[in-house]
Amino acid sequence: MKAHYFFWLASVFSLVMLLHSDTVLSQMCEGDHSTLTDDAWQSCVVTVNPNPDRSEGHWIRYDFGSNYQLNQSHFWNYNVSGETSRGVANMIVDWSLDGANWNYWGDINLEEAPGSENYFGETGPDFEGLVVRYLLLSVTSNHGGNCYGFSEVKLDVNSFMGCAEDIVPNGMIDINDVLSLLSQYGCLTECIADVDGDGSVSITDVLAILAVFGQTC
Ligand SMILES: [Ca+2]
Ligand SMILES: [Ca+2]
Repeated sequence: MKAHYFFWLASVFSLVMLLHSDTVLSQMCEGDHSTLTDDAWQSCVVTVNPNPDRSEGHWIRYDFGSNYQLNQSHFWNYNVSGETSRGVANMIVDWSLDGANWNYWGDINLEEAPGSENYFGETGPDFEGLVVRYLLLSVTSNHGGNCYGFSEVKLDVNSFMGCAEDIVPNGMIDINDVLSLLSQYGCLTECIADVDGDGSVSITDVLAILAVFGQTC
């Protein structure tokens, strides 16, 4: 079942999420956005990027706590009156399942906010079901200010439970799952590729994954 999740950018390193039934809520920005500094994220000091492929800079990393399928996004740029030039012009989107291995998704460009209460943000990209646990937004340019930031992002997501055979989570049993299993063949403890749950990775796991190859889960 599709649910709507609202994420409020609270700091560079962490994401404040309040659990309420199956929905993650925080600021719950439904439309127009405030001009308060406290309702926005900004970075004025460059720090080491979690993705070694990126240089030091201004970035924010989200840890959703488990895997989710990301869909349509909506962004509100930095909307503090007189400081809207700090708003993001371009940022790189990287995603990860483990927080260590990052994949480039694409770039996002945002318009400068008006710095007024009557600001409804702009439609961001549709991630089309991309399965992630971590999302990393690295700012490459702003609209001219000496700090970098934006106010808020809203993401429509689906809970993603997956299945044991979906070792490289994407909702499908494909060649990447088979290759991951083969790379762990012979594993005896804490084996991610132990799809039949007998404690090790052996021929029975290979047969189990081939039996559902090409299927979704
Ligand atoms: Ca898979
Ligand atoms: Ca096994």
